[in-house]
Amino acid sequence: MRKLPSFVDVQEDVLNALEQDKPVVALESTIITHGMPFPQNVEMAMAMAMAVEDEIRMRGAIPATIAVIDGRLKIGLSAQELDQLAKVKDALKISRADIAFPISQKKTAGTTVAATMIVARIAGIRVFATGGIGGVHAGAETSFDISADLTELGKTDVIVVAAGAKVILDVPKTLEVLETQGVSVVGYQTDTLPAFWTSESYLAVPLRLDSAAEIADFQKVRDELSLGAGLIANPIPKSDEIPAGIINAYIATAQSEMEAQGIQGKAVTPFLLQRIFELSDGESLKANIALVKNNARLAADIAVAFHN
Ligand code: PSU
Ligand code: MN
Repeated sequence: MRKLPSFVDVQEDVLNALEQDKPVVALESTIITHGMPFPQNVEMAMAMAMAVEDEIRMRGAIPATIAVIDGRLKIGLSAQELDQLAKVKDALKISRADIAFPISQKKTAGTTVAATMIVARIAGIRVFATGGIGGVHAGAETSFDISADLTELGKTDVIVVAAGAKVILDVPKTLEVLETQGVSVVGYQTDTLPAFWTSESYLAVPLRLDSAAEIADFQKVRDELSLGAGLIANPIPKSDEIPAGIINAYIATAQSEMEAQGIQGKAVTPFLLQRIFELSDGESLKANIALVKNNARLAADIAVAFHN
């Protein structure tokens, strides 16, 4: 294992797994600090994080949730640290541009997909599970709001398993930017791009693979060609999905409120998720938790296959 900076703490199980070259799956923490409304987030985030970590362990891999707590960059959190993170009201949300800030300023932050990928890569973790990636926001042609997750996917060597891009985004434009960035977008057992809370969409997925072993083989070829990693789009299980007709109405309402209130920048994604949570009476969060668990299972299978 490579030498890590002095401000990094690697949890013991994670350190052992990395030293023995055993499968590890990284997890992000913005979903804990900014993905759920306070104060429901404390209990929900804890329950979700524990359930997600269990799914990964049951599949033979070690989970490593990544976050910054009081200036320490954590790779793997204890139950106590997870609880602490969920309870911090003013945690920062960090991406590539600002990951160094909470470390140098001794603050606490949730890592986005982009920041989590950066940390996973320095630790040698190849697979990462999340809910949905950030992308091109609706109206980006005037706001220029395009998540740094997309450029990170284009250059950082970590396989990201997600339920497609959140439909609060402009998904066709998101797919275009992913292609421009050279990100392979692979549908897992699906021909259409999963739409986060809904398992299918009207958009064709660029590539399709049907097993964790095939995904590992595909990645090994990309490695030989030094092409970086990519996005594995894993549909939410049918039994947990919210039909497009229902969720789309909530999204439209949340988006028009966002415009009316002039919400911009980093606040956009948390605002939309919070409003959709309220409008759906909590159903969006239930589906969100189900899809994160589903992604954790596939990510663990890929991590295990990768080591075979
Ligand atoms: N998916 C969720 N909830 C979230 C996010 C994704 O279900 O809170 C977070 C991820 O951390 C992602 C971030 O990286 O939103 C994107 O934020 P932005 O659009 O500001 O780049
Ligand atoms: Mn943004």
